Amino acid sequence: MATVEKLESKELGTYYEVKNENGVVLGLHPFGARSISLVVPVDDTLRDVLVGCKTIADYKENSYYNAAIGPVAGRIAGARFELEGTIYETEANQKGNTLHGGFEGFDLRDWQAQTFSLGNKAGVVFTLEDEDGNHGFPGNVVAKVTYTLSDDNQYSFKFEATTDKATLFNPTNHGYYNLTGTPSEAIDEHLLQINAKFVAKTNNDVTTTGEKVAVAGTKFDFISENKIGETLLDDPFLIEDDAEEALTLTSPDGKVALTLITQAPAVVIYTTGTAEAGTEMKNGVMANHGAVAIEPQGVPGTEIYPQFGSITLTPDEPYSMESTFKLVF
Ligand code: G6D
Repeated sequence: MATVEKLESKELGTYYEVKNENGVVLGLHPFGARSISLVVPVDDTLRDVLVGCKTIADYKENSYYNAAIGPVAGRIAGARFELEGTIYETEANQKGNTLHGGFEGFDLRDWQAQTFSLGNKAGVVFTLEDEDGNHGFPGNVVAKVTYTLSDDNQYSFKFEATTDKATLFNPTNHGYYNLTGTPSEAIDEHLLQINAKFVAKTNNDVTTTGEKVAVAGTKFDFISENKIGETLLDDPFLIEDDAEEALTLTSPDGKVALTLITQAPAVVIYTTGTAEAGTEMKNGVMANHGAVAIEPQGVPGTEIYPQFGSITLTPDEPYSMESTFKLVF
């Protein structure tokens, strides 16, 4: 029977742990509505496959780690967008663009927490009210992210939202993974398989161009399972419409695998590099290429490029997007 409990510690303050009947433990925190640990039993050890910080103070300095990202994940080019004839100016927090919601995105906000336990599942519902005009985004938005762990070893996050005025909404969970259990080991020997024949083309500042590029024969080609190797990624993979599973990440020893099923049309894959190397994380010092972020979401730039769909949230159509990782160990 999956259970959830509220805990306190000096390093983390108030946090939550969800445990299932197979020994999996999912740690969750209201600061940034983030997952802080995902521990699976492997042989006679416990392996935390989420790369994160030791303390809340560290998370404030490295706020994207495993956090809810929003209201718009990725970049809004030029820190402005047009919606229903009105131009909105958001915050240019990276190279003249708005990255991950601006200077105080969802990752830096304190969310309200409500635990739940239902049959073979348990978890926490985090809720945030984002006022009209906050950081340039229109609409009084009520956002929710529900984290769930089940007794059949499924870890999921579901984003929901309502607004009283048309706005943009394209959240994600910015989970950083290393299936060896420590970011001190590079992810190069991890195996990755992605059901995406195309990636969205990006500019040097990682904004999208509106075009898509076939992955065949390129560094993005993970249609067949492949080692990540030294490949550096920061790209939106366009998941095939008919794919039941978006991707599978497998540890070098083959003892742990995550398979992602998502309602999102894309998954941004970001591999850490020299910028993160040397950071003291909860389970080791980050190596160069020490983690891979898997971010299910709408394609960044969709507000400009309707060929990628829509990230407009309106009063008459609430938002709902669920992603589930099947844990195999
Ligand atoms: C870099 O471009 C990447 C982002 O996609 C990522 O989310 C961030 O680092 C952590 O800015």
